[in-house]
Amino acid sequence: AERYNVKDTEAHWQRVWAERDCFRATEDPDRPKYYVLEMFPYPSGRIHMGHLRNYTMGDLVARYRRARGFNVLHPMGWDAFGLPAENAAIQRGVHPAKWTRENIAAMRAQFQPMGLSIDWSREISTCEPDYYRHEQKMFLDFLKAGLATRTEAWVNWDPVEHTVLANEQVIDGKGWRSGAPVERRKLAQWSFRITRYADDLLAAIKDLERWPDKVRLMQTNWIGRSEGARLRWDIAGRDDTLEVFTTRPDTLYGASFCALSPNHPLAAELAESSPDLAAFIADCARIGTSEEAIETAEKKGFDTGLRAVHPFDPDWTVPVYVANFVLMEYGTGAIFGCPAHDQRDFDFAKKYGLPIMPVVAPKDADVEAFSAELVAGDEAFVGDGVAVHSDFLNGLAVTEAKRAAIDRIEALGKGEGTVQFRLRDWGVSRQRYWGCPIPVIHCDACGIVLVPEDQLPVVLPEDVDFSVAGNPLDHHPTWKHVDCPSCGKPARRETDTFDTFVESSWYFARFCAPWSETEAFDRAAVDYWLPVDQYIGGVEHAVLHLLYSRFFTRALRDCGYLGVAEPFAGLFTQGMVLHETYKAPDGSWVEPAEVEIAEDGSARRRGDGASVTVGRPEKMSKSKRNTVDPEQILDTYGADAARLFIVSDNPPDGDMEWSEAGLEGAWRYVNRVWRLIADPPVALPAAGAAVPVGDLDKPTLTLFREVHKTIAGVTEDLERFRFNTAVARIRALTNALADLDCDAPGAGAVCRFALETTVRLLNPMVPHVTEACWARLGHATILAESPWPEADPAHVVDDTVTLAVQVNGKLRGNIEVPKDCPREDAEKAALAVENVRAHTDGKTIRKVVVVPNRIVNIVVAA
Ligand code: ANZ
Ligand code: ZN
Repeated sequence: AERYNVKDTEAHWQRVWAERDCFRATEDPDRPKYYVLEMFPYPSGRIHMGHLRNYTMGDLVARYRRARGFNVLHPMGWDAFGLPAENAAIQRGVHPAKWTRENIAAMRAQFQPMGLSIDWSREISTCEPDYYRHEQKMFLDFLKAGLATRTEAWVNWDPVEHTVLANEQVIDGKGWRSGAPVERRKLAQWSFRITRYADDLLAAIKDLERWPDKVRLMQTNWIGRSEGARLRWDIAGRDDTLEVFTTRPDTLYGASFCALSPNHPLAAELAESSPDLAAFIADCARIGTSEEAIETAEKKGFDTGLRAVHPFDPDWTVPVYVANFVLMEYGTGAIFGCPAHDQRDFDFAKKYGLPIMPVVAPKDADVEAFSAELVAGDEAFVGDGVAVHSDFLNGLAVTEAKRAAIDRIEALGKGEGTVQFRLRDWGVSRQRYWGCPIPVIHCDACGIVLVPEDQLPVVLPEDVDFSVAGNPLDHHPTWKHVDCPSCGKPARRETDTFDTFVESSWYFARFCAPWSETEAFDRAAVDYWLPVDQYIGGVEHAVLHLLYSRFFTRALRDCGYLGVAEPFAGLFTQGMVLHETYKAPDGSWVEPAEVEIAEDGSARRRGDGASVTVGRPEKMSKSKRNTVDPEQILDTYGADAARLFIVSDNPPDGDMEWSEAGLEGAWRYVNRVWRLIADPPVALPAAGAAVPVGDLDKPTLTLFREVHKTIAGVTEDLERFRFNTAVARIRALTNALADLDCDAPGAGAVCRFALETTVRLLNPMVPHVTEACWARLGHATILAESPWPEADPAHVVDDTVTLAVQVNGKLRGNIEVPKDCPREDAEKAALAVENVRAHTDGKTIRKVVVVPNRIVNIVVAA
């Protein structure tokens, strides 16, 4: 048979789709809508395997839904602001705009041969003024609505990148990109009031039924709702009080110290007259403000000499420390410590010789023995139990004791029950050039003045100088100097730009009608398309992008931009792409492309034949040099083989191991399908001929029914993201074709039906070869515009079933009967089974129980 020409075929069909404009989203009123979106790429310059996997899956979903009769929106854009562009400018002297635009062009060209069903007419790039101008308007609206504010805040300062980092961007106390230890600094920052929606963002998680549980859990923990109390301690010899937040007011009788954050105002005040304390605070500032950084640092305290008075007992005082593990941004920035029931406090107490007083014991425990053991050991007791050594709380379970303690605190006027969230407002100011300018002006006379809407967009100047360290906007000769829109006197533009997570918080809505110049969104279009029905991306965005977008959508709704609260109705998080790692004898990494397998089966380096040690599969990364270049794969094997391997290897939410062998297997199957159609095992009747079902012999009928079952199974699989099992079913059908008796009546018609179905079901995965097959089968239509096949339910269910036959509950045989046959028939068939007769003969049959289509149980008397 003729060889399958991948290159020409794939290019041909891509041209046909483009010419027919197949993937332009339409809003046909007779069809339901389906918005499928993959997280848009950062234009780094080259696509990687993660992209290939992500967009293959999204494309499969888009093509499947289109065939199912939906109006499908499947757009593409570029998350184009961000640091790498600026770094390229600093390191290589290319302008960030040029670098970014060239990368976009290069990546668009690299995506092209993948055969993605994208509506390119909606392409957006976030670094262009026609995009970010709308973001500036949103910001002004958020400010007016109190959803954006300017606050002095302790921030994470990256000393290498000269910028503030969000807590999420600090990993192990270090900047996520620079790797430099982050410092604490106090700065005026623009921030978004995500905390306003804390309750709602949390409560709505339960309705995100088509989101992975792990992401829902991560968001729940991130928002971190804690019930507890705010509680004011008097300070001996001073008029002011010390307010703490606690989730365990039931442990108050076990309190042995109070502790302040190093950033607490009281700590600052005391430091003025104590150089030692000032030095201690300076020392603490060297770890970041993130919880993670603070959690991992060694716990240290400084005794201020002050004493706090116990709220329940005026004669009882405890020392007040400044401690490095107390965060200023959580609760009140101060705590009371109960060493017996909190591990951090326990360690702290051991270190500084503070008393450990157990006040909760397991129910029914010997209190004195339990207490003695706890004090002598090295672990706090954080379990459930009842209050002991606690005056009026004694005997109450933890929940009741909390309640009773809060009641007492409130009655004493020393505090109140409260709910505390871990979530903090989202600081969005970045001291960087390549971002969206924040549209405000600083005037010495008027303070902060908003840029009037008719002066938007505030365009980033392109003539900037990267040879000086710091923010180029700040030292630009003219850009920041403007007249105050309010008083007309000389004033300065804000030189901070937005965190790039702001652009990705609303791009999905912009795709609904990206051509609108004056408005961010065409209201009818966003009302029609949102929410995104299926969002696909990496789980690494579980709390950042995905939470910001949920906030942003609510904020936009409250400012009248759109009508939904949730941006993404369905979320799918795909796994990573792994590859084996290879090491040369000198310990250096060897790239997969340099490795060949010698005749003795050992791995060798191409060229010098050095032996290579094969390591376990790991996430593809530049540092381990185990990456594979998608461009080369598309070039060698074509898009279909790559796409097929991607979806057939593993469940899509799991990691997949990329291998040459796997790819070759997919390649062979693509060719096999082509050959089957080009050279079918039996002469096929003309397209459209009906299958003479009544004339089929048993094996041919079985094959015919197998085709219907495959349609039903694959459809169900695709609905549930089980791409790999869908492929397995189709391959099983291909194999079943080999058993076709070509001389049987109707064989040609059944064969055509099987082949046509195979290519239709495979189309979302391997769109090019299937189009070629479809044409070859004599169709003038194209699959990209054809409906999904439908299974005939009558042929999907089996017409016979196997029933187990039991005698007194013991399996004695099986019978095959027509599905749903009358009870009497099943009973008669069961009693006729030889082995059953052996166990019933000569005995009295008490009764026969028939569970339709499952079991016949015969009860006999002994
Ligand atoms: C006394 C106590 C006794 C506490 C006990 C715990 C166990 P979550 O669940 O995260 O809300 N805490 C309060 N504010 C803090 C801050 N700014 N920095 C560090 N720790 C802080 O944790 C609440 C608990 O963390 C609070 O309850 C407080 O310690 C501490 F047996 O108060 B607890
Ligand atoms: Zn002014």
